Amino acid sequence: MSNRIAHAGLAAKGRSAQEAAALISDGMTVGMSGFTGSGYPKAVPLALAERITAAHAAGEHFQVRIWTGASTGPELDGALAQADGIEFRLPYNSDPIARERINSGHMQYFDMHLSQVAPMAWQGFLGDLDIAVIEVTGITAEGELIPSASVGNNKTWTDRAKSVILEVNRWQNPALEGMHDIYYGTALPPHRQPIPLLYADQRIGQSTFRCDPDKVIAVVETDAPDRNAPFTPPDNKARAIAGHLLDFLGHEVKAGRLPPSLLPLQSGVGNIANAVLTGLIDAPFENMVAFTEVIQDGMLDLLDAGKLRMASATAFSLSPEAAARMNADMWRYREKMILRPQEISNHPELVRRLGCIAMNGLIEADIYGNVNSTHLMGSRIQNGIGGSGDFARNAFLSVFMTPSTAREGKISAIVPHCSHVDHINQDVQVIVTEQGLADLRGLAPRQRAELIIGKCAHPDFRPALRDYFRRALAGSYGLQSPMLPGEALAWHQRYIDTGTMRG
Ligand code: 0RQ
Repeated sequence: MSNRIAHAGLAAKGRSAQEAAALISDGMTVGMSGFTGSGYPKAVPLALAERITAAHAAGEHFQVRIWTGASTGPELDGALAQADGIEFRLPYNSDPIARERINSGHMQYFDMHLSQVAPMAWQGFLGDLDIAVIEVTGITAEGELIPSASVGNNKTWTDRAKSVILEVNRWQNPALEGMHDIYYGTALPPHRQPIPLLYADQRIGQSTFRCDPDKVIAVVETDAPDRNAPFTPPDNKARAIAGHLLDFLGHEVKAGRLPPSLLPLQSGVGNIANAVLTGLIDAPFENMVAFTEVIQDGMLDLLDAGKLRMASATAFSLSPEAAARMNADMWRYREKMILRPQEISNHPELVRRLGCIAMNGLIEADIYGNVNSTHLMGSRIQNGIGGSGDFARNAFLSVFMTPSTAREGKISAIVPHCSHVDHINQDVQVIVTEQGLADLRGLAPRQRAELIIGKCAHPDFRPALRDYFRRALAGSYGLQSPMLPGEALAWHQRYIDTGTMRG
């Protein structure tokens, strides 16, 4: 056992990944660490997938229920889904193999608001948790756990699970110790107290997880990086979206509705969100802070440029290059970052009180400003709602952004009616595409329709959208949100039938 495990009793529980996986049986609910591809266990899930494959080959039933923080990595979701080993999973997933199993009806997927996972587990709504499998970077002499590259729901899983398996990952820099802020003050109603966090850069907890050593049934050592995906450099569309949004934020500062250092930034996942962060480097805002759930490459750049003072999140979501860059310079970055449990990083009351600027991606928006973040053509899950709902509903400013078309221009991201709604129009204040920005604040649905079609839709789709809107005004049952029910979703049917939404 390495010097990462300072507690003698836990050092004596060293096991191989195969021995640890043998402690998990068919039908168990397993709470795993991991959030947006960081800090997930890497050895035990792979060994479990091998066990499940062998059991299936022998004609035995073997599936588990998996709870995580958010998306993990190929060694966890990918391997277990490939082995047909997941009966049920929550919350956010972005693994392509797991996505396929969900969409083909082989896996149940409960897509939840990320802030609600830990509270619901405590409330008892999700059932019992048999085992937690948690990646940590070390164990102190007192048996406290030093967190890894994500915090997610680890505090809740170690507290709630009947037994705990630890993966101690030597790859992670020991200087991560001290970056985390684990708040233990949450309680169930009627005993719940206000969370004493007044500023995004404040610490309110401790740097380690508590864990009863008697609950730990195996400690497995690993030495492997997270398998993060690279970001593509911003293309013209991403740069145009970032440009419109940054102009708008500048305008809001001039109008006195935002301070010159803006308000705490929340940034969603994906290339467009990353491009906006990159664009902020040259924007005239100084001394910014982030209160968000993931720290991406763009945030590291902002920290390095001295534009961002501090970033609070629950996980990293870095390209392999940025992960290596941060790992090499962890002592410096540690002072400028705080990783918290996701029930705190995404807490609706904190998002509302701190006044976050929420910037998230979307799949489609309709002409009234409702947003679909999760389902392609109304039925195929892409990833999940993630933290977008936690932030969008409660933000000071709620922005959604997307290229105006998808699939080489065959699909319009602006549609008459969303095929699935995650964010109702009341939670959507600004929509941005490479075409322009629609500021929807204070506008009624019919006013929104004119603006969204004119500013955000691709010019190729504007005539058809205007034609639809005109006919809906003439033939709708009511005129608050005009609609021709039979035709609204025919847009999507057209793509399913012909491969394009064009008329
Ligand atoms: O399909 O992968 O087959 O090529 O959808 O689209 O353009 O790669 O999307 O990476 O910017 O993510 C909303 C998914 C956008 C993301 C979403 C097809 C498209 C492609 C993916 P292919 P892109 P991005 C904090 C905030 C919810 C969670 C969230 C997301 C695939 O932002 O998951 O916000 N958000 N969390 O071709 C049909 C359309 C389409 C379409 C795109 N209109 N119709 N297909 N596609 N638009 C972080 C966390 O919560 C963890």
